[in-house]
Amino acid sequence: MNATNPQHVERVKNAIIHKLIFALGCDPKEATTLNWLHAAMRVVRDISTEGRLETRRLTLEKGSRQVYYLSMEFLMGRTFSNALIAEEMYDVIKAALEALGQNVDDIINAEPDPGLGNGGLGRLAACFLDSTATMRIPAMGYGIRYEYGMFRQEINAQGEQVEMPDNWTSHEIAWPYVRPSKRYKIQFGGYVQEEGNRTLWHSADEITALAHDYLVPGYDVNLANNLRLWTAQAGSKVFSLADFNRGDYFAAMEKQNASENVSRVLYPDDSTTKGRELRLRQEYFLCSASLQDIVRRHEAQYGSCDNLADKIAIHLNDTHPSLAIPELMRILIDEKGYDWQQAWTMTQSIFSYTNHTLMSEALETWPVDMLGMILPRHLKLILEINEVFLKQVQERYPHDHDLIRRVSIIDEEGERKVRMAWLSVIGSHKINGVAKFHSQLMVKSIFADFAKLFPERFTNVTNGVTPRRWIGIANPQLATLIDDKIGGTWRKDLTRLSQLNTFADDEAFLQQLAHIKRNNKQALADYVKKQLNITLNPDAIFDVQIKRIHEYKRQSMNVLHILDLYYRILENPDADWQPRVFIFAGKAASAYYMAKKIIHLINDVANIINHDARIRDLIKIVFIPNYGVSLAQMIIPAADISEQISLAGTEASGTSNMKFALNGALTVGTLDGANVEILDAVGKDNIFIFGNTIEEVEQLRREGYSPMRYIEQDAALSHIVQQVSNGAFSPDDPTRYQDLFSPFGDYYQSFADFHAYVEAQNRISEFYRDPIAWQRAALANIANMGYFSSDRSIMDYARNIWKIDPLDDIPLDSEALVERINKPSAAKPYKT
Ligand code: 26W
Repeated sequence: MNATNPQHVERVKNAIIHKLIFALGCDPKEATTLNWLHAAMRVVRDISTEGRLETRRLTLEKGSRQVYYLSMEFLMGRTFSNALIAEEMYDVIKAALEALGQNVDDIINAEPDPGLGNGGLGRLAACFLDSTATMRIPAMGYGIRYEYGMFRQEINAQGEQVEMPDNWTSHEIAWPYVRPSKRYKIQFGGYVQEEGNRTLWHSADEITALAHDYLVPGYDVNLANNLRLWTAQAGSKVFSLADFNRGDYFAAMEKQNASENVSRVLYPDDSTTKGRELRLRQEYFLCSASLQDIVRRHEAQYGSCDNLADKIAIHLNDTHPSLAIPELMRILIDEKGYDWQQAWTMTQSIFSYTNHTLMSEALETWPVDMLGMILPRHLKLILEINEVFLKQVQERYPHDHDLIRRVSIIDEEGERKVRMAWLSVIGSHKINGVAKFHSQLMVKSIFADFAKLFPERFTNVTNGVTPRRWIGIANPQLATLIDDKIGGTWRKDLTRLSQLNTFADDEAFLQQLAHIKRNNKQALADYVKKQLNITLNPDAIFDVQIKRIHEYKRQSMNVLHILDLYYRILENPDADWQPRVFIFAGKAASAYYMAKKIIHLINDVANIINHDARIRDLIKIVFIPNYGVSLAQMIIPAADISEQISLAGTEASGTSNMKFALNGALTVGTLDGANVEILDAVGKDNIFIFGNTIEEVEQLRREGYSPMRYIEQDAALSHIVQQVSNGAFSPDDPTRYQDLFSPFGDYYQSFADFHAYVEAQNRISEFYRDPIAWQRAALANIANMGYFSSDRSIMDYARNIWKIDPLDDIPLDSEALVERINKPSAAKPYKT
C-alpha cells in the first residue's frame, strides 16, 4: 500500500474509524490511545487474516506437509509494529493516523509486550515463526497464554530485583482470535487399568484448554502462519454452586482457581515440590492440548491417522514439551487403536528435538513417583519405550552393562527420575544443537552414548534472527540507509548485505553509520533519563550486556572489569580515559539467589561510582529494569560493544550476539556458542575475542581449578575482590558480597579470564579513538551477518529435518491489498 496515494490513505483512515465504531463500540471523539491502537490493529489483522486463509487453502489443496512447533516460551514482542512491517503498511497507517490527529509511534508503544518467555529460546521461537511465514513453510506454533507472563521486574530503592505480576492480558483484545470451538479436555492423575490388551486411564481431574490464535504474517508474501496459545479453564464441575449460594465464596472458587493456575505464570517457583508439580502439569497441558488439536486437524483433512507421519512434523523446542512423545503414543494406541509398534514407528518419524543447553543442572528430569501420580498412563508408556529401547541396546552391546545404566530413560541413582532429554532423543529422528560449536560438544558430552548408537540422528542448525524485527523495526534509520545503498531485498535475503562491503572505504558512508549510531544512543539516553533520571553521555562507548542473569554468562566478570577501570582512573585521574557507559538488563529467576545477588551488586556498584565526583562521569553504569523484546529493540541499536563473555563451553549459541553485530556493535567475547561462527564471518580484526578455550577450561577443571592462584598473581584483581568482599560497595551491609567472589568458588572461572578480558577492553578503548576505523569494523559486522538470518535457519530445518517444501504463493500488489480493506474476504474459499 502506498502512503503517497491519497486514496489509499483515505481508505485506511475510514477503515480505522469503522473499526473504532463497529468493532470496539467507541466514539472517535472519545477514543484513547489504546482504542486507536486496537482499531488500527484490527485493520491490519484483516489483511493478515486473508493471508492466513490463503495459507490454509494452499496447504490443504496441495496436501503439503506442515510443521508444528511446540514451545513453552514465545517472546513475540509487540504485534502491531511487526504486522505493519510484514504487510508493508507502516507508512500508510502512519499517514492515516496523522490525518486523524494521532502519532503512530505513540500508538505502537502503547501495546504491552507479552513476556511469555525467559530467554533466547523463547525469542528464537518467535523469530522462527516469523521466518516460517516469510519462507512460505506451513507452520503452527503451540504454546501457553500465561495470564501473567514471567514477571515484571522492578528494582527497589536498595537495588534489588522485585518480581511483580505482569498483567499484560488485561488489555489484550484486538489481535488474537479466541476459538471457543477449539477446546480440549486435559486429564490428570487417577490410575491405569489393563483390560485385555487395552490400557484404560481413569483420570482423577480434568481441565479444559481453550485456543487463542495469533496470526503471524510473513514479509512480502500473501501468507500468514498461526501461533495457537492455550489457556486453562476449569470445567463447570469444579465450580460449586452449592458452596457459592451458602456464601462460602472461597470454597466455591478454590478448585476453579487451582485448575486454572496451569496457565497463570511461566516458571512457577520450582524450589518447592508444589511448584515443580505445577510446572509438570503445565508441560502436559501444552502437549496434550496441542497433540489433540494436531490429530483432529489431520483427521479432518485425511479421515484417518494412517498417513500422519507423511504429512506432519512436530518439533520440540527443548525437552519442555517432550511429554508430547508419550501423548502421541497414548492417542494413537488408546484412542485410535494402532498397535504399539505401529504407533512407535510413526512417533519416531514425526518428532525432532532441539537441545539448547549442555549444562547438566538445566537438563530436565521428573521424579518417577511424581510423574506416575500426575500422569500414570504416560509413565507406563515411557517405561515401555525404555524397555524396548534398552533391549535393542543390549542386543547391540551385550557386554556393556554400564551403557545400559547410562542410556536408560530412568536414572536409577538415588530417587528414580525420568530423563526428559533421553526420552526426546530416543523418540526423535533428528536432534540438533543451535550452533556449530554447541552441536559438536553435544555429541561429545551429554549425548555421546546416543551419538554412538544413532550417529545419523545428530545434526546442527545454527540459530538466526529475523532481520524484519531486528533491523527493520529496531533500527529504522539503518534500514533506510541500507535501502538507499543496496535496495530492500536484504529483508528477505540477508546475504545481500554483503554488497555493503564495497563501502568499506567510503568515509561519507561510514560517517552516516556513525551518525545513526549516535542518534540511537541519544534516544536510549533520553529513555534512561526519563525512566531512571541518570544522564548518559552519547559520546561515551556504550558497552552493553543484556540477557538473563546467570552465573555462567558472567555479568559479575563484567563488574570486575568496571571496578578495575574505576580503580585505575582513581589512581591516574589525569590520563586520557575513554568515557564508558555500562548498560545491563536482564531478569533473574525468582528462586535463583546468586543471580539476584549479581543484580544487587551491579546496582550497588552503580550507585557508588555514578556518584563519585572523582570519576567525573568517565564511567556510568545503568541497570535498565524489566528486560524484554521491546527494551532489546531500543538498546541493541544503541550499542557500541556487545558483551558475550560466557565461559567457553557454556553458552549454547546466543542470539543477541547476532542482533548486536547486525546493528554494527563490536563483540567482546569468548570462543563460545555462535561467537565462534561470528568470528569466522566478520574476521578476527573486527571482533575482540579473549579468554580460555574450552580445552583450557577443561584442563583447568582436571587440574583442580584454583581461583586463589589468580588472586595471588594479580594485585589489581586481589584488591577488587577484597573491596567487594569487605563491603566497600555495600556499606549498609558489609557482608553482603562475602560469598560472591569467594576464592573457593568461581565455578565459571572468571578469575582465570579476568586478565585477558581487561586487556581486550583496553584494546577496545584504544580502537575507539579512531572513529573511521571503528565504523569500518562496524560495517564489517553488519555486512557479513547474512548467514545469521532466521530465514536461513528455517530453510535448514525445513530441508534437513522437517522435509517440507515452501508453498507457492502469489504476492499481492498494493492495489490488490488496498482492495482488501474493509471488504468481505477476497481470498478463494476452501473446504474446512
Ligand atoms: C528447565 C527449565 C529451563 C527453561 C528454560 C531451563 C533453561 C531455560 C533457558 C531459558 C533456555 C534458553 O533460553 N536457552 C538459550 O537458548 C538460546 C536459543 O537457542 C541460545 O541461544 C542460548 O545460548 C541458550 O541459553
